[in-house]
Amino acid sequence: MDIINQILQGDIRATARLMRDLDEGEPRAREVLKELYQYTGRAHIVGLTGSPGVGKSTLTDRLIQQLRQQGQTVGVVAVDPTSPFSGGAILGDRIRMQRHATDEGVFIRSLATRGHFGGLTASARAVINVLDAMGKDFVLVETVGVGQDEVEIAGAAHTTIVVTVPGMGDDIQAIKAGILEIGDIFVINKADREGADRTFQDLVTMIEMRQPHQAEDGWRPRVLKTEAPKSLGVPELLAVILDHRDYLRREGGRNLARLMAPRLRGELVDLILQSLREKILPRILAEASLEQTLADISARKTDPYTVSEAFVARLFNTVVSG
Ligand SMILES: Nc1nc2c(ncn2[C@@H]2O[C@H](COP(=O)(O)OP(=O)(O)O)[C@@H](O)[C@H]2O)c(=O)[nH]1
Ligand SMILES: [Mg+2]
Repeated sequence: MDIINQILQGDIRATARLMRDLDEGEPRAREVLKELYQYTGRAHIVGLTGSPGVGKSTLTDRLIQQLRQQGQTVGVVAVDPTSPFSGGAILGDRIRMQRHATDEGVFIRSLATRGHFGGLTASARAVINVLDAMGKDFVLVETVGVGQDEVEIAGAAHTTIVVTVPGMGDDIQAIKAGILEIGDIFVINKADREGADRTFQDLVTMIEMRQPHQAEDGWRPRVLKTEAPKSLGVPELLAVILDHRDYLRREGGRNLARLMAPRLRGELVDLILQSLREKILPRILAEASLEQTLADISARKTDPYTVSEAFVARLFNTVVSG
Protein backbone atom coordinates (compact mmCIF):
# COMPACT_ATOMS: atom_id res chain seq x y z
CA MET A 1 0.00 0.00 0.00
CA ASP A 2 1.32 3.38 -1.04
CA ILE A 3 -0.09 5.20 1.95
CA ILE A 4 1.90 2.93 4.28
CA ASN A 5 5.16 4.03 2.68
CA GLN A 6 4.14 7.67 2.73
CA ILE A 7 3.44 7.50 6.45
CA LEU A 8 6.61 5.55 7.23
CA GLN A 9 8.52 8.27 5.43
CA GLY A 10 6.83 10.89 7.59
CA ASP A 11 4.65 12.42 4.87
CA ILE A 12 2.61 15.02 6.73
CA ARG A 13 -0.30 15.27 4.31
CA ALA A 14 -0.79 11.50 4.09
CA THR A 15 -0.66 11.29 7.88
CA ALA A 16 -3.16 14.11 8.36
CA ARG A 17 -5.50 12.42 5.88
CA LEU A 18 -5.23 9.09 7.70
CA MET A 19 -5.99 10.74 11.03
CA ARG A 20 -9.10 12.36 9.58
CA ASP A 21 -10.25 9.02 8.17
CA LEU A 22 -9.65 7.35 11.53
CA ASP A 23 -11.84 9.95 13.22
CA GLU A 24 -14.63 9.23 10.80
CA GLY A 25 -14.35 5.49 11.33
CA GLU A 26 -13.41 4.74 7.72
CA PRO A 27 -12.81 0.99 7.37
CA ARG A 28 -9.85 1.77 5.05
CA ALA A 29 -8.11 3.67 7.82
CA ARG A 30 -8.40 0.67 10.10
CA GLU A 31 -6.68 -1.47 7.47
CA VAL A 32 -3.83 1.05 7.38
CA LEU A 33 -3.54 0.89 11.19
CA LYS A 34 -3.16 -2.89 10.98
CA GLU A 35 -0.31 -2.58 8.49
CA LEU A 36 1.41 0.17 10.48
CA TYR A 37 1.38 -1.70 13.77
CA GLN A 38 4.47 -3.75 12.97
CA TYR A 39 6.46 -0.50 12.69
CA THR A 40 5.42 0.80 16.13
CA GLY A 41 7.11 0.30 19.48
CA ARG A 42 10.10 2.53 18.85
CA ALA A 43 8.94 5.95 20.05
CA HIS A 44 9.25 6.98 23.66
CA ILE A 45 5.80 8.07 24.81
CA VAL A 46 5.64 10.80 27.43
CA GLY A 47 2.36 11.79 29.09
CA LEU A 48 1.83 15.18 30.71
CA THR A 49 -1.21 15.35 32.93
CA GLY A 50 -2.56 17.87 35.42
CA SER A 51 -5.36 20.34 36.06
CA PRO A 52 -6.25 23.00 33.48
CA GLY A 53 -3.95 26.01 33.61
CA VAL A 54 -0.98 24.45 35.39
CA GLY A 55 1.15 24.92 32.27
CA LYS A 56 1.09 21.57 30.45
CA SER A 57 0.89 23.12 26.99
CA THR A 58 3.65 25.60 27.74
CA LEU A 59 5.85 22.80 29.07
CA THR A 60 5.04 20.67 26.03
CA ASP A 61 6.03 23.56 23.78
CA ARG A 62 9.36 23.94 25.62
CA LEU A 63 10.04 20.23 25.59
CA ILE A 64 9.47 20.16 21.82
CA GLN A 65 11.99 22.97 21.46
CA GLN A 66 14.51 21.17 23.65
CA LEU A 67 14.10 17.86 21.84
CA ARG A 68 14.40 19.52 18.44
CA GLN A 69 17.64 21.15 19.51
CA GLN A 70 18.95 17.67 20.23
CA GLY A 71 17.92 16.51 16.77
CA GLN A 72 14.99 14.40 17.98
CA THR A 73 11.71 14.26 16.08
CA VAL A 74 8.49 14.80 18.03
CA GLY A 75 4.82 13.91 17.78
CA VAL A 76 2.26 15.62 20.00
CA VAL A 77 -1.22 14.48 20.94
CA ALA A 78 -3.18 17.14 22.78
CA VAL A 79 -6.30 15.86 24.52
CA ASP A 80 -7.21 19.08 26.23
CA PRO A 81 -10.12 21.27 25.22
CA THR A 82 -8.29 24.34 26.49
CA SER A 83 -5.02 23.51 24.77
CA PRO A 84 -3.41 26.08 22.50
CA PHE A 85 -2.73 23.06 20.30
CA SER A 86 -6.48 22.56 19.88
CA GLY A 87 -7.06 26.23 19.26
CA GLY A 88 -8.80 26.67 22.58
CA ALA A 89 -6.43 29.05 24.28
CA ILE A 90 -5.77 32.76 24.18
CA LEU A 91 -4.27 34.06 20.96
CA GLY A 92 -0.75 34.71 22.26
CA ASP A 93 -0.31 31.11 23.37
CA ARG A 94 -1.63 29.84 20.08
CA ILE A 95 0.79 31.89 18.07
CA ARG A 96 3.67 30.71 20.21
CA MET A 97 2.81 27.05 19.55
CA GLN A 98 2.50 27.55 15.84
CA ARG A 99 6.17 28.11 15.36
CA HIS A 100 6.43 24.32 15.43
CA ALA A 101 3.77 23.93 12.74
CA THR A 102 6.27 24.63 9.98
CA ASP A 103 8.88 22.26 11.40
CA GLU A 104 8.97 18.98 9.45
CA GLY A 105 10.27 17.19 12.55
CA VAL A 106 7.14 17.94 14.55
CA PHE A 107 3.63 16.62 14.04
CA ILE A 108 0.88 17.95 16.31
CA ARG A 109 -2.55 16.39 16.54
CA SER A 110 -5.35 17.67 18.75
CA LEU A 111 -8.24 15.52 19.81
CA ALA A 112 -11.51 17.07 20.87
CA THR A 113 -12.83 15.35 23.97
CA ARG A 114 -16.00 14.24 22.18
CA GLY A 115 -17.25 12.61 19.05
CA HIS A 116 -14.58 10.06 18.32
CA PHE A 117 -15.36 6.89 16.50
CA GLY A 118 -14.76 4.04 18.94
CA GLY A 119 -14.15 6.44 21.83
CA LEU A 120 -11.51 8.93 22.84
CA THR A 121 -9.10 6.42 24.35
CA ALA A 122 -9.06 4.27 21.22
CA SER A 123 -8.57 7.37 19.06
CA ALA A 124 -5.68 8.61 21.16
CA ARG A 125 -4.00 5.20 21.07
CA ALA A 126 -4.42 5.06 17.30
CA VAL A 127 -2.88 8.52 16.87
CA ILE A 128 0.05 7.56 19.11
CA ASN A 129 0.62 4.44 17.02
CA VAL A 130 0.59 6.43 13.78
CA LEU A 131 3.12 8.95 15.14
CA ASP A 132 5.27 6.06 16.36
CA ALA A 133 5.15 4.36 12.95
CA MET A 134 6.02 7.70 11.32
CA GLY A 135 9.34 7.39 13.12
CA LYS A 136 8.91 10.12 15.71
CA ASP A 137 11.51 9.63 18.43
CA PHE A 138 9.24 11.07 21.11
CA VAL A 139 5.47 11.33 21.38
CA LEU A 140 4.20 13.84 23.94
CA VAL A 141 0.62 13.35 25.12
CA GLU A 142 -1.08 16.21 26.94
CA THR A 143 -4.19 15.31 28.94
CA VAL A 144 -6.21 17.17 31.53
CA GLY A 145 -5.90 15.13 34.70
CA VAL A 146 -9.58 14.52 35.21
CA GLY A 147 -11.98 11.88 34.00
CA GLN A 148 -11.75 8.22 33.19
CA ASP A 149 -10.72 8.69 29.55
CA GLU A 150 -7.82 10.90 30.54
CA VAL A 151 -6.57 8.40 33.10
CA GLU A 152 -6.78 5.66 30.47
CA ILE A 153 -4.94 7.75 27.92
CA ALA A 154 -2.25 8.51 30.47
CA GLY A 155 -1.89 4.73 30.65
CA ALA A 156 -0.48 4.74 27.12
CA ALA A 157 2.61 6.67 28.21
CA HIS A 158 5.95 5.12 29.07
CA THR A 159 6.88 8.10 31.23
CA THR A 160 4.10 9.91 33.04
CA ILE A 161 4.65 13.48 34.20
CA VAL A 162 2.20 14.90 36.71
CA VAL A 163 2.20 18.70 36.53
CA THR A 164 1.10 20.83 39.43
CA VAL A 165 1.70 24.39 40.68
CA PRO A 166 2.72 25.84 44.05
CA GLY A 167 0.17 25.88 46.80
CA MET A 168 -2.53 23.91 45.08
CA GLY A 169 -3.87 22.09 48.12
CA ASP A 170 -6.55 20.41 46.04
CA ASP A 171 -4.00 19.08 43.63
CA ILE A 172 -1.96 17.60 46.43
CA GLN A 173 -5.13 15.91 47.67
CA ALA A 174 -5.75 14.53 44.20
CA ILE A 175 -2.17 13.34 44.10
CA LYS A 176 -2.68 11.57 47.41
CA ALA A 177 -5.84 10.01 46.07
CA GLY A 178 -4.11 8.20 43.28
CA ILE A 179 -2.05 10.35 40.95
CA LEU A 180 0.93 9.52 43.12
CA GLU A 181 0.63 6.02 41.71
CA ILE A 182 0.86 7.04 38.07
CA GLY A 183 3.55 9.75 38.24
CA ASP A 184 7.11 8.84 37.29
CA ILE A 185 8.04 12.50 37.42
CA PHE A 186 6.32 15.30 39.34
CA VAL A 187 6.73 18.83 38.05
CA ILE A 188 5.94 21.89 40.09
CA ASN A 189 5.52 24.46 37.35
CA LYS A 190 5.15 28.21 37.94
CA ALA A 191 8.05 27.96 40.34
CA ASP A 192 8.17 31.76 40.16
CA ARG A 193 5.13 31.74 42.41
CA GLU A 194 5.19 31.74 46.16
CA GLY A 195 5.21 28.38 47.91
CA ALA A 196 7.13 26.40 45.31
CA ASP A 197 9.70 25.13 47.82
CA ARG A 198 7.01 24.14 50.26
CA THR A 199 5.08 22.20 47.59
CA PHE A 200 8.35 20.62 46.50
CA GLN A 201 9.07 19.43 50.05
CA ASP A 202 5.51 18.16 50.52
CA LEU A 203 5.76 16.08 47.38
CA VAL A 204 9.17 14.68 48.19
CA THR A 205 7.95 13.69 51.67
CA MET A 206 4.84 12.05 50.26
CA ILE A 207 6.84 10.01 47.80
CA GLU A 208 9.29 8.91 50.47
CA MET A 209 6.48 7.86 52.79
CA ARG A 210 4.95 5.88 50.01
CA GLN A 211 8.09 4.01 49.06
CA PRO A 212 10.29 3.66 52.11
CA HIS A 213 11.89 0.42 50.98
CA GLN A 214 12.33 1.03 47.31
CA ALA A 215 13.70 -2.02 45.51
CA GLU A 216 17.26 -1.56 44.35
CA ASP A 217 16.34 -1.67 40.65
CA GLY A 218 13.05 0.21 40.98
CA TRP A 219 12.32 3.73 39.76
CA ARG A 220 12.08 6.35 42.45
CA PRO A 221 9.70 9.10 41.30
CA ARG A 222 11.48 12.42 40.85
CA VAL A 223 10.27 15.90 41.72
CA LEU A 224 11.32 18.99 39.76
CA LYS A 225 10.53 22.68 39.67
CA THR A 226 10.04 24.50 36.37
CA GLU A 227 9.15 27.91 35.03
CA ALA A 228 7.96 26.91 31.60
CA PRO A 229 7.70 30.26 29.75
CA LYS A 230 11.39 30.87 30.47
CA SER A 231 12.33 27.22 29.93
CA LEU A 232 13.76 27.19 33.45
CA GLY A 233 14.13 23.60 34.64
CA VAL A 234 13.13 22.23 31.24
CA PRO A 235 16.59 20.88 30.28
CA GLU A 236 16.67 19.17 33.70
CA LEU A 237 13.19 17.76 33.07
CA LEU A 238 14.31 16.33 29.75
CA ALA A 239 17.36 14.78 31.43
CA VAL A 240 15.09 13.00 33.93
CA ILE A 241 12.80 11.83 31.10
CA LEU A 242 15.86 10.33 29.40
CA ASP A 243 16.89 8.73 32.72
CA HIS A 244 13.49 7.11 32.96
CA ARG A 245 13.68 5.94 29.38
CA ASP A 246 17.07 4.35 30.10
CA TYR A 247 15.64 2.71 33.21
CA LEU A 248 12.82 1.18 31.13
CA ARG A 249 15.10 0.05 28.31
CA ARG A 250 18.02 -1.40 30.23
CA GLU A 251 18.60 -5.16 30.45
CA GLY A 252 16.83 -5.77 27.19
CA GLY A 253 13.82 -3.67 28.14
CA ARG A 254 12.76 -5.80 31.09
CA ASN A 255 11.13 -2.91 32.94
CA LEU A 256 9.37 -1.68 29.82
CA ALA A 257 7.96 -5.13 29.13
CA ARG A 258 6.74 -5.39 32.72
CA LEU A 259 5.07 -1.99 32.40
CA MET A 260 3.41 -2.71 29.07
CA ALA A 261 2.13 -6.26 29.54
CA PRO A 262 -1.01 -5.41 31.54
CA ARG A 263 -1.65 -2.41 29.30
CA LEU A 264 -1.55 -4.45 26.12
CA ARG A 265 -3.99 -6.83 27.70
CA GLY A 266 -6.30 -3.96 28.65
CA GLU A 267 -6.09 -2.47 25.17
CA LEU A 268 -6.93 -5.79 23.55
CA VAL A 269 -9.90 -6.36 25.85
CA ASP A 270 -11.14 -2.84 25.04
CA LEU A 271 -10.91 -3.51 21.33
CA ILE A 272 -12.74 -6.82 21.62
CA LEU A 273 -15.52 -5.18 23.61
CA GLN A 274 -15.73 -2.39 21.09
CA SER A 275 -16.01 -4.84 18.19
CA LEU A 276 -18.69 -6.75 20.04
CA ARG A 277 -20.59 -3.58 20.65
CA GLU A 278 -20.43 -2.60 16.99
CA LYS A 279 -21.70 -6.01 15.96
CA ILE A 280 -24.41 -6.42 18.56
CA LEU A 281 -25.87 -2.93 18.88
CA PRO A 282 -27.55 -3.00 15.44
CA ARG A 283 -29.17 -6.31 16.35
CA ILE A 284 -30.57 -4.90 19.56
CA LEU A 285 -31.98 -1.89 17.73
CA ALA A 286 -33.38 -4.12 14.99
CA GLU A 287 -35.35 -6.28 17.45
CA ALA A 288 -38.83 -6.45 15.94
CA SER A 289 -40.43 -6.35 19.37
CA LEU A 290 -38.29 -3.53 20.80
CA GLU A 291 -41.03 -0.89 20.77
CA GLN A 292 -43.52 -3.25 22.39
CA THR A 293 -40.96 -4.31 25.00
CA LEU A 294 -40.24 -0.69 25.85
CA ALA A 295 -43.95 -0.05 26.25
CA ASP A 296 -44.20 -3.07 28.54
CA ILE A 297 -41.28 -1.85 30.64
CA SER A 298 -42.82 1.60 30.81
CA ALA A 299 -46.11 0.08 31.95
CA ARG A 300 -44.19 -2.01 34.52
CA LYS A 301 -45.44 -5.24 32.97
CA THR A 302 -41.84 -6.38 32.83
CA ASP A 303 -38.50 -4.94 33.89
CA PRO A 304 -35.30 -3.98 31.99
CA TYR A 305 -33.22 -6.48 33.99
CA THR A 306 -35.21 -9.50 32.88
CA VAL A 307 -35.45 -8.26 29.30
CA SER A 308 -31.71 -7.66 28.94
CA GLU A 309 -30.80 -11.05 30.42
CA ALA A 310 -33.25 -12.78 28.11
CA PHE A 311 -31.84 -10.89 25.12
CA VAL A 312 -28.27 -11.91 25.88
CA ALA A 313 -29.33 -15.54 26.53
CA ARG A 314 -31.12 -15.64 23.18
CA LEU A 315 -28.16 -14.06 21.39
CA PHE A 316 -25.69 -16.58 22.82
CA ASN A 317 -27.96 -19.46 21.89
CA THR A 318 -27.98 -18.23 18.30
CA VAL A 319 -24.20 -17.89 18.30
CA VAL A 320 -23.60 -21.33 19.81
CA SER A 321 -26.04 -23.13 17.50
CA GLY A 322 -24.62 -21.19 14.56
N1 LIG B 1 3.87 32.64 36.03
C1 LIG B 1 3.90 31.56 35.28
N2 LIG B 1 2.94 31.36 34.34
C2 LIG B 1 3.00 30.24 33.59
C3 LIG B 1 4.04 29.27 33.76
N3 LIG B 1 3.81 28.26 32.89
C4 LIG B 1 2.69 28.58 32.20
N4 LIG B 1 2.20 29.76 32.61
C5 LIG B 1 0.98 30.44 32.11
O1 LIG B 1 -0.16 29.74 32.60
C6 LIG B 1 -1.22 29.79 31.65
C7 LIG B 1 -1.74 28.37 31.35
O2 LIG B 1 -0.72 27.65 30.68
P1 LIG B 1 -1.02 26.41 29.74
O3 LIG B 1 0.28 25.89 29.27
O4 LIG B 1 -2.03 26.75 28.71
O5 LIG B 1 -1.68 25.38 30.82
P2 LIG B 1 -2.43 23.99 30.57
O6 LIG B 1 -3.90 24.28 30.65
O7 LIG B 1 -2.00 23.11 31.71
O8 LIG B 1 -2.03 23.45 29.25
C8 LIG B 1 -0.67 30.51 30.43
O9 LIG B 1 -1.09 31.84 30.44
C9 LIG B 1 0.84 30.39 30.61
O10 LIG B 1 1.54 31.44 29.99
C10 LIG B 1 5.05 29.53 34.75
O11 LIG B 1 5.98 28.75 34.97
N5 LIG B 1 4.93 30.68 35.47
MG1 LIG C 1 -3.19 22.79 27.63
